[in-house]
Amino acid sequence: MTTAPTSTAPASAEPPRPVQVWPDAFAARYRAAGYWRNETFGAWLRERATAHPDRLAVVGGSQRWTYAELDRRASALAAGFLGAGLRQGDRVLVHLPNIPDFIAVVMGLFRAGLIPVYALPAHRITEIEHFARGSGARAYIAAATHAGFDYAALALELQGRLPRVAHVWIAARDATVQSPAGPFPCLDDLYATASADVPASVSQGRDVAFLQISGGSTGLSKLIPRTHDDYIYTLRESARICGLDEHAVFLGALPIAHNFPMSSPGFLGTLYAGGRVVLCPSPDPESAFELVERERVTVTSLVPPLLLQWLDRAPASGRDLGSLRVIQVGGAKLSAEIARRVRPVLGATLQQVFGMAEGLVNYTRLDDPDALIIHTQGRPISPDDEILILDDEGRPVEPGQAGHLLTRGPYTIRAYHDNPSANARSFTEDGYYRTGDVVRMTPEGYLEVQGRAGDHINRAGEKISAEEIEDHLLSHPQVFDAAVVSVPDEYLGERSCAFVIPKGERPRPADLKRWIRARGIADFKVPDQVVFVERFASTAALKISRKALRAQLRAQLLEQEQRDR
Ligand code: OOB
Repeated sequence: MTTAPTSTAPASAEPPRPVQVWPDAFAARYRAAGYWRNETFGAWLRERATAHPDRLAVVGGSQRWTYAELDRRASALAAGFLGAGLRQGDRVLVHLPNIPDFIAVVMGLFRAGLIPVYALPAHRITEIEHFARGSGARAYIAAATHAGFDYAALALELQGRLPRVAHVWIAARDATVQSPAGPFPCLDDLYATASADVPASVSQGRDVAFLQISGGSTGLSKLIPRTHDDYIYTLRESARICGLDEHAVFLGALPIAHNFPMSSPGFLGTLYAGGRVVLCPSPDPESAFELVERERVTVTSLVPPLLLQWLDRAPASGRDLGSLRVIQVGGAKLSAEIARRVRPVLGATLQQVFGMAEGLVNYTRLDDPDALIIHTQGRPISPDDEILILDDEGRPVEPGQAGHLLTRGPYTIRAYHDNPSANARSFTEDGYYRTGDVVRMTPEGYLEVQGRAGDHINRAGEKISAEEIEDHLLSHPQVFDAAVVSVPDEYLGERSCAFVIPKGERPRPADLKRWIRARGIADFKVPDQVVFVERFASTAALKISRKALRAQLRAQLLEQEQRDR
């Protein structure tokens, strides 16, 4: 096990390289079963580009790239990144919205053996610095501006704080990003790099391909190392389960840096299957409907609140949505009530997807009976996904009862990157990942998500750690103590409520929200609601755990809301 670098380490100490290792017996089994085939991203993109060079691969903004064009751009970027001084195995923060450059960049990084670290467009300096430190990143790639935010300014700030991030590239000259790129070089300059000598791939299947970020159930987000072998297995199987082939047209409506629209089967699974990816720069239904009509989109992935918007706005949109075959919904629990409306309103088959960036993904199958599609969150991808459902004492529950979900398998990680304490909490000694989800299994072997055991808020599919936000609140001079809890919300699924004990004069809720925002974190993490209390009730025990306290406060709030109704 590697140890975390400390502040006393010499500045020249190299941060640890990401690895992901399964015990030999498991790795041998996964290879023998044909799950892991030593395929790599760089190599399969070249294979597709050779097999069907002129087929459209990526559509977004004013760009329409064929497979040959995408492959060429990936090679040019690979050559450009290495030419600038990056070395194989270096980590590169990718902070891009849904624009074609996103796909060229990650394919270029894969081809060069560089390791993308995915950030969501909503992340701000505090989170980006955390990812950069944790991964030891040497480069940062962003849009100049997007949705009114200046990423070039963030890049400057990042370099000020972390000189190790020596390289910055900006995607600038696309119609969706309009601002001078500041002092940084543009991706467009790299696309012209000579690349005839760049090999299709320099990686092995067992190498870490990228670092994904965790939802951060306790404290700050953790980094998730995924290998070529394990991730490409999920792409191949997800594409098969979702019925994707070369005729598939996938709409990326959610931020494609998220694991769901990235790989379940997402944009990567679509390209793996030889289909076409259409990128929607903003998630609003009108932009999406226009693209569905124009590009004859067949499949997309949505979170429940976005599905609700689609259902409400589709009938009067005046758009022809008849090409849609499959609407995938995941990231947060979908109610049966809403699930039932998908086919009548959108004319497509609903597919529920219950997955996690750490690995395990469950799908309802397209030909499942309605009862399973509407009421369950699906069953695992792989026959070798091992599922345990345990009670609080760690014993298997009776069949059909709810319990804690633990899992291990051919694409579920065995460890986070460089994080011994999180690893000790999140994995059992025999390698099971504790998902933190409470589920029950139906007689058919399908999972129904009942809720979370941990203290995070699942706000429209975005995961927020209560602890992380409490720490930000506690930094305010007029906050004595704070507890952040999730509250059921008709539209978002869950929203966040901060209970605050003021110190001295009570701050205004708006000031607290502004304070949190100014800490440089994603907007979705700012508490939706602030409730001031004089003290936190204590139980008979002198010291009540944060977990129990949050549960108590949540119950109080729900009671109050019932009374007010
Ligand atoms: C996906 O990945 P993450 O890493 O952002 O979040 C994982 C967590 C799960 O542990 C669960 O708590 C929740 O999100 N979740 C669901 C769900 N899908 C995810 N809860 C209820 N119903 C569902 N359908 O969110 C993710 C990754 C790959 C595919 C799909 C979703």
